[in-house]
Formats: sequence, structure tokens, C-alpha cells
Amino acid sequence: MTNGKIARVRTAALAAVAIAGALAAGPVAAAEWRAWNIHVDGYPNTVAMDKFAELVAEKTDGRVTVKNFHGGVLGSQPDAIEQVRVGALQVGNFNLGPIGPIAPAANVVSLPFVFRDIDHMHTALDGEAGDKISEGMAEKGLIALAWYDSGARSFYNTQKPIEKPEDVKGMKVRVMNNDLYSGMIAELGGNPSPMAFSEVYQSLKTGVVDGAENNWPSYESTGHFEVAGFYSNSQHLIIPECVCINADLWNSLSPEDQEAVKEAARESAELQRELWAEREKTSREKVIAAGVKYNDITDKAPFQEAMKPVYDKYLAENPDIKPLVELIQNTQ
Ligand code: GTR
Repeated sequence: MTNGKIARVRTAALAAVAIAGALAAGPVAAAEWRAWNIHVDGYPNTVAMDKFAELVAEKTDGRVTVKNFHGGVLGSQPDAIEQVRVGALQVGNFNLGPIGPIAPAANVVSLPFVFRDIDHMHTALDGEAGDKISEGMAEKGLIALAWYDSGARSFYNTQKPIEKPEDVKGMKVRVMNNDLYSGMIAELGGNPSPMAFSEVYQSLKTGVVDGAENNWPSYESTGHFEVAGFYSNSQHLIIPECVCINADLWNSLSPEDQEAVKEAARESAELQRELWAEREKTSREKVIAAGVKYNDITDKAPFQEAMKPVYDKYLAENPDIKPLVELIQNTQ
């Protein structure tokens, strides 16, 4: 390198240092977070995540903006959870189902029939049990900013109404990726088939699976009701959802921005819960009007009894979670 060249390089380097210094002293460049959501336009969670983005920008005075990627376009839910944990994505609206295999404390909500009803789930989540679940998730790199509703999940299939456990015998049933759900189907005598949400419609249509399980809004929004016309109100799972953020990112925020982001998530959750209550009704009406055969399961006891080995296995593998299960069961 000639002397002249060295001098020019040095000047350029000094200029870069000066610019960096100026930037550090002046306004910090706005951060853009990428957020994952599995649902389609108009779905309560999608609308609420858009609200979250709007509120984050407003409450942080534009220091943070959130770019939502709806419809699962950034990948499957288990993949997206991993991406948020490692920081490749910053935020996600996740169902606690696929978080359970990573965080055993969060898996309590995936024990079939652990919640008596939606109110019980809300009371437990808003109390000590919710704190314990959040702590378990934080240890695995996910901070739960707020909880979204996801109603109760029930069975649906292409063949017949399910009234008793024996009706599940021999059926191939899609479940989310979580051994508790595979265990649940196996204990009912069915064949569990863990599969990504996006693959279920085609699998029901082509007979790769005979059934699946979900709440009314997802059964409707995915079009599963068009190809699996028997919906049996088992309500075997009531799984909450979170707005979750990467833990390192969260810890790097100023207290002021943490407060702003948390408020934004909580306000978006209030909206989500209102929209959810409406959507449960309209989705149910829509699918029944479209010809879905619906039946209530009046006696849930045989289903609940069949779940004992699922609980036993989970507690044998995670003995330290027993008090949390009891805490939930004893929450009035
Ligand atoms: C929906 C839930 C999604 C996803 C989906 C599934 O109810 O909102 O996050 O978990 O169920 O069954 O995969």
C-alpha cells in the first residue's frame, strides 16, 4: 500500500469512528422486531397482534417497531418457537402446547382436562400458577408478555360422532407436536399423528388422518369443517397462548421500554379476548349452518379416567412439577 493509500484508509477509518460516536450520542436507530403468527387475516390473534404492533410503536415513541408475519409464513410453530428462543425472530404469538416439550412447567396446561373450564384457566393463569409457568418459560429463553385465549379443543373427524372413548379406537388423529397429546390419543385407543397445522387440511381430505382436534375458530378458519364434518364437544384441552419475546432482547431493554412493550401486549390481549369470545360464537354458527354434525359429550368421566396414565407418565418424568399440577387442580 502506498503512503497516500494508507492515509486515505486511516481517514476513512477515523470518519467511521466519528460517525459511530455521533450515532451513539444521538438518537438510537429504531429497532424493528419480526413477529410470528400462525393465523389468517381477520382471526382474533391476527387483529390483536396488529394492535400490539401499533401500540409498541406508539408507546415507545417509535424506538421499537414490530413487523408481523401472519399465516405461519415464517415456518411451523415448533420452528418459530426455536427461532424466538435463539433470537432469529424476536416475538411470537404461541400456543403453549408446542412450548411444553421445551419447558416442563408450561406443559401442565397440556394435561388433558387439567382445567375445569375457561374461567378456571384464567384464574390459574392470573395467579401463582401463571407465575410459575412464566418462570419455567423464561428459563428457556421465552418471556411471556401476556396471555391470549384459545378456547377449548374438541375432537372432529371424517367418520362419526365421538360419544365415548371407544369411538376413538383405531382412528388416526392429528395432534400438535407434544408427547402428552400423542399419549392422550393412544390411551383412547387411537393412532396419534403429530403434524404441522398447515398440513392438516390436506391430510384430512386425502384420508392420511381421520380426525384432529381444535377449538371452533381454528376448525372454521382452516376449512377443516369442510372435510371433517363431525365435531364432538369433548373440551379435553384448554390451552392458553402467549405473546412471547426473546429473553435476551427483553433483558436488554430499558425499564421504560419494557413497561411500554408489556402494556402493549396486555392491551392487545384484552382486545384478543373480546374478539375471541365473539369469534367462538360466529365460527360455531358458521360451521353448523354449513352442515357440520355436532354432538355434546354429556359424560366426560370415561375420557378423564382414561387420561390417568398420561398424568402418571408426565409426573414420573417431571416429579418437581407435581406441586404445580396440584396448585392448578386446587385453584377455585
Ligand atoms: C390453534 C392455535 C395455533 C396452533 C393450532 C394447531 O388453535 O391457535 O397456535 O397451535 O391450533 O392445532 O396447530
